[in-house]
Order: sequence, then C-alpha cells, then structure tokens
Amino acid sequence: MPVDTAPEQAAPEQAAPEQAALEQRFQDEIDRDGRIEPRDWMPEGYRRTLIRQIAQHAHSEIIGMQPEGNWITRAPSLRRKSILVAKVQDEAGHGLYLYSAAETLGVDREELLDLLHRGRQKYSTIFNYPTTSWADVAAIGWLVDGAAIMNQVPLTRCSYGPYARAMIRVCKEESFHQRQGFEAMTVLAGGTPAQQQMAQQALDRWWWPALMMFGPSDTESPNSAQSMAWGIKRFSNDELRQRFVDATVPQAQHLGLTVPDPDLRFDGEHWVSGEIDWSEFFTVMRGDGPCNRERMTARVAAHEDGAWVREAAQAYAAKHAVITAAA
Ligand code: BYC
Repeated sequence: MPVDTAPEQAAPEQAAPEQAALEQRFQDEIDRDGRIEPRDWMPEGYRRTLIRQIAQHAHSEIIGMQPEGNWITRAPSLRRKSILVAKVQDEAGHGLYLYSAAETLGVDREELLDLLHRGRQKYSTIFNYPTTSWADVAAIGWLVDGAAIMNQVPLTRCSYGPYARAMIRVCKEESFHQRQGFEAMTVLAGGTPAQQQMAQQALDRWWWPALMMFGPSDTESPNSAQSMAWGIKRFSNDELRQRFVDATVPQAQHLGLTVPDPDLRFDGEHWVSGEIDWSEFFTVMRGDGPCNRERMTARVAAHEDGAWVREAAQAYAAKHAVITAAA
C-alpha cells in the first residue's frame, strides 16, 4: 500500500450509519484510554500520523547508530568498546521493532526506507552533529538518550498498541544507555584537567541540539494538538523539554560542568532556559546541518551493501517454507 502522509481529506458530510458507528467506537476507545489494535477501524489521519511518527522514529534509531558507531574502533578501553558495540546494536534492534510496528499499519519497511533515502521522510535532527571526541559518545548517552527517555516513556502509554508495546522494551534499554553515558561522563569530569575540558566541550556541543530533539515550541508544532487528542502524544514538546532541563541541570552541577546557557535561571520551581536558536533547528531539519549529507550517504551505501544479506535471508525463508509445507 503506498504511503500517503498528506492531510486527511474532509469526511463526506453524510457519513453512513455504519461509518458513524465505527468512528464512535474508535472515539470511545480513545476516551476510555484504551488501545487501538492493528485490526481495529481507525481514521485515515490517525493511521497516517502514526506511520509518519513511527517511521521517523525508526529512521532516527538506525541513523543514530552512525555518530557513535564512528567511535567503536577508537573506544579508550576494551570495556568501553564492548559497551558501545552493545549500545549501537540495541539502536539497530529499536529500529527493527519500530519498522515492525509501522508495518502493522499496512506499510512496507522497504517503502519507508526508500522514502528516507529519497529525503521524503525525516529522522531526528540530533544525529546530524559530529562526534569529534570520545566525550561526545559519553554526552550522547547522557543527554541524547536522556532526552529520548523523557520523550519515549509517555509513548509506552500511546493509544496505538504495537507502538506502545515496542516502547516498553526500548525505554528499558535507553535507560541503560543513559546511565552508561552519565557514568562515562562522571569518569571524564572527575579526571585530569584535559579530560574535564573534553567533558565540558562535549556538553557545550550537545546541550542545545539535545533541547531541539523535543521538536519545535508548542506554538510552532502543527501536529501536537491532534496527536494529543488521539492519545498518541501525552505531553507537549515544551512540557517534555522542560522536564528534561529540570532533570539534567542538577546532573551537570553534580558533574561540576557548566550548562552553556548564560540565561539559565531557577525560578523556585523550574530551571528556565534561555531562547533556543530555532533557525538552527529548522536549518538542520531541512537537510543543511553539519552532517546531513554524510549521514544519508552512509545510510544509502549501507543499504546497498546489505542487499545480498536481504536476498539471502529471503531465499532461505522461501526454501524453508517449501520444506515446512512438504513435511
Ligand atoms: N528532528 O508538529 P511537530 C533516539 C518535525 S531516536 C527532525 O511537533 P510531532 C535515539 C516533525 O516530524 C530520537 N524533525 O511534530 C536513537 C514535523 O514534521 P512533519 C527520535 C523533527 O511529530 C539512537 C515537524 O517537525 N525520537 O532517541 O507532533 C541513539 C513539526 O513538529 C524534530 C522520536 O522520533 C526533530 N527533533 O512531534 C540514541 C520519538 N522534531 O512530519 C537515541 C517519537 C519535530 O510534520 N517522535 N520534527 O513534516 C515524537 O515524539 C514526535 O514525532 C516529536 C515531534 C516530538 C519528535
């Protein structure tokens, strides 16, 4: 089925009674905070919104393997290397759960990958920044996985069953990733002056892009209102961003690091950030960030290089199906 993520067409004025009953059943399920399952009737706009978000999420996981994968050969010890290999493999696994969740909505993962490769679907802006030192790997675990958890824990209660269930396992793994990042950051921040400087510079590089991961401000977020009404998003972009800032500033203080925001202040209840440079966010989202082209070139090359693996797996599955049918 071709992927169509265009806005939903206006419903015909006179919906058939049967159609009205289906809509009512869907709405009742949403209102009672139940789960919509793949075989349930759902509005076309709900299906398209989920395909858009889940596909973007899946693409982010697999493109997100690149900045860290870049450091596997240069990790400072065997222990750090084995942890990093496991983490990058986890991200691949998250991508697979998410493509599977998207497929329950009637799309094919080959088609979603094709849309990504042609620049027709997005992935998170955060992965278009370079990892210039080992401390960036630690900062990604601490900040990027920390932001991911803040955003994804509410998705375990998303109204679409397969997405919510995929998120439970993803969040458990992201939680481990965040802890290992914070632990690696703790070692650097408590190390030699050169290591402390690496840790500070990594925080300087990743702080603002991590805040941008939560998406545009609520006033500039075209999809939030409908996604919240449908129970796909449980909190707005700004609410989740604020939770992240509140959780992370004390962690930076604990590490003895300075958050690179001269306007950051505590108002008695929350840590209030200075203004985010939204022009940078939109530039990166449009494809003009520091590493957009490099990331897409590597992704397309990996897809092409892996064609023989997919063909071999399909040939094996076909052979196995014949053997099973004959048995
Ligand atoms: N980057 O109306 P809005 C990870 C787009 S993986 C790029 O607020 P929505 C990890 C948005 O798609 C991290 N684009 O949208 C992996 C929309 O564009 P279209 C990924 C962004 O969907 C490996 C437009 O801006 N996490 O954590 O209601 C290692 C307007 O925005 C971004 C997920 O995908 C962005 N940052 O809310 C480590 C989580 N932000 O399609 C870690 C699931 C917004 O209308 N996704 N856009 O043209 C979500 O929760 C929501 O999709 C978002 C955006 C909060 C991201």
